Amino acid sequence: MSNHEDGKGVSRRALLGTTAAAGVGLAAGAALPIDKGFVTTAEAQTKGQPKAPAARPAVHKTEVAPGDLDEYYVFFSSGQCGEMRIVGLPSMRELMRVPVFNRCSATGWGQTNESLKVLTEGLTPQSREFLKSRGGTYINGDLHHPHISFTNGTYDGRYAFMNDKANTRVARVRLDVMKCDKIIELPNQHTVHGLRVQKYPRTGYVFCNGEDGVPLPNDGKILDNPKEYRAILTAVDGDTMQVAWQIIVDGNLDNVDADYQGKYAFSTCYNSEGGVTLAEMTASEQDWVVIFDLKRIEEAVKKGDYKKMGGVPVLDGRKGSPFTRYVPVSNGPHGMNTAPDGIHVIANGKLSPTCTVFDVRLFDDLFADKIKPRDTVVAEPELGLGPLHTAYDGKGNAYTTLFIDSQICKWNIDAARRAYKGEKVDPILQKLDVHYQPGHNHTSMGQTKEADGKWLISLNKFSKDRFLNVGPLKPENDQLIDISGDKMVLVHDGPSFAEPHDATIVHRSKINPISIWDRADPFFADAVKQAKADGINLEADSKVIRDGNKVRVYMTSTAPAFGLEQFTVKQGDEVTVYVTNIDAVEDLTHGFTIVNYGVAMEVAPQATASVTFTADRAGVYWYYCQWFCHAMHMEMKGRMLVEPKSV
Ligand code: K7E
Ligand code: CUA
Repeated sequence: MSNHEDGKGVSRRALLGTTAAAGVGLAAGAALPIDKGFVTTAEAQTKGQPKAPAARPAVHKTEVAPGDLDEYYVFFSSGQCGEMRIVGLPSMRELMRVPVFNRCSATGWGQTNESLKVLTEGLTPQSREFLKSRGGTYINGDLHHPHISFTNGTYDGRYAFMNDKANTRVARVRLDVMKCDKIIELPNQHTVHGLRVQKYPRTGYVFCNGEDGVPLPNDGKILDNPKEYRAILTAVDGDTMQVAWQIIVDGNLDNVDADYQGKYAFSTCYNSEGGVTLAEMTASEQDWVVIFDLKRIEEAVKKGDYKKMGGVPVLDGRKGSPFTRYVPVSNGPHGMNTAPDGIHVIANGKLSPTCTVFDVRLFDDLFADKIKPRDTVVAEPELGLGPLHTAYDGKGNAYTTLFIDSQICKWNIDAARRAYKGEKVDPILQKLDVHYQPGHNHTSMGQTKEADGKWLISLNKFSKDRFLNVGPLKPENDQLIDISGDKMVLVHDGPSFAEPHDATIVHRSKINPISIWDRADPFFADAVKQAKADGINLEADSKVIRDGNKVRVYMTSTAPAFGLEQFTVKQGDEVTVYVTNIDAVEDLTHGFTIVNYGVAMEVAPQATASVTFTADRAGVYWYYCQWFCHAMHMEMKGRMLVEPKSV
């Protein structure tokens, strides 16, 4: 055992070997004795394969030595790829991709019945109709902002919420299994851009900024009359994934955040002009930040003081409404970021070189009309060109991305407040070049009360010359910056594919995923229900049930065999295949692919997955396990025999 020691006690590899070996007897023992020389991949890790050298001490702070684990999870968006990605920090290694709004060839997301339910059940009736002839659901998405659920001002590890700018949807990913379990399309609204969650007392609301204005209802009766276009903020109930309420605003909503008191949400707005062309949208010198009074809105909803549209309560929060206040800021503000001190909120200037700092403690007076909107502003430092987003270290400093200058500007909030009052003090502490054109940036735990001031990542839109040239389409560059000292130090370049706008850095202690599915999981409850109706025990039975021209094929999978080596259907049958992975070995995932039928799905340990298709091609079609599970993985296959309609 001594070669497993790495100076930190028993290595993970040794531990993994123990649990895996224990599971092997159960998984593969009967089908394939180990003494024949075949072992599962899990077993091979401890027996036949070379062992990794004992971890050597990391030579650099960012290095995570082989076999060691990262300290943080980073939940990355993927922009127009439509998935959520999980990256380890500080190694910046990509750990997983979680399909959400996209299609995934590996997992069958968008093809399995379980994923199609998630992708279709939350569509509006209008979209359901529209998508009927388009496969039943959207096949693209533009995922900008993943945010983790909160309890009492910090992450609680339950969910990640995220938006789809392209098709006005909001999704939820369960962090225990890292699968998307709910997607809803927001009615009335047109695009959802900014998304953030309620931090206190808990999530609670998921705030979704409607960016574009359209007529209400958008049914073609009003077309080229922009005065009748409305933008909307939606509050989704994060527990039920239903729209709690919507509120109409003036201007296009960009980014949003919430306070640590549970009283307010606030959004940056551009296009206060209500224009529809670039020139019109940027004509005036000023736009605004709109602040939402959650209590007043909730009371109005409770009293029935709203209009019902698209099945949800819609309030009017345009100028003069009791629900909102509009604070003028320079033209085209973008990021909206609440500081971990629970006091400061920053709107990033974008078209203006400044950031506008609000003190949330003044919002009560603003809504009581005791002060003017601009009286809530306590600082407005000039930082550089193109401020887009700001992150925090929990020590009173802010880090703002300067898109045009390609820099991160570190500055002190208190110094900025003093300078705003006229004191001769420069709040800027350092400017660091990044490569190139940063959008969002993020600090470790920096969007919670527990900001720890260790790491900053800058999500740069352009990488240009930083990586090997891969052609005209270049990766982006997510750079890791050490902020634990007085100076920011750039320590790592990380290429990423289109287009991680945003990321949330979460300490690993907050996230506790399981490794083997619970057979009672609601994710495949429909399959369990159908099996029960058919008198099938999913964990034991492999059987074909014919029900008119509907055929349900049930099979288990355990390395390296499916429960059925063949099944026969008739051409034209509607076939549903349910595969249950009865292996209970960590990491022992199977797959199910039918050749030339366009069918493929992942079946993780103790999960059931199902897929429905019409057997409209006669002939012999091999199905195989497409997830490498065993030394005889290649042999894990069977045949679907499709009898022709007429011979
Ligand atoms: Cu600034 Cu969509 Cu968050 Cu991109 S948004 S940068
Ligand atoms: Cu089962 Cu490969």
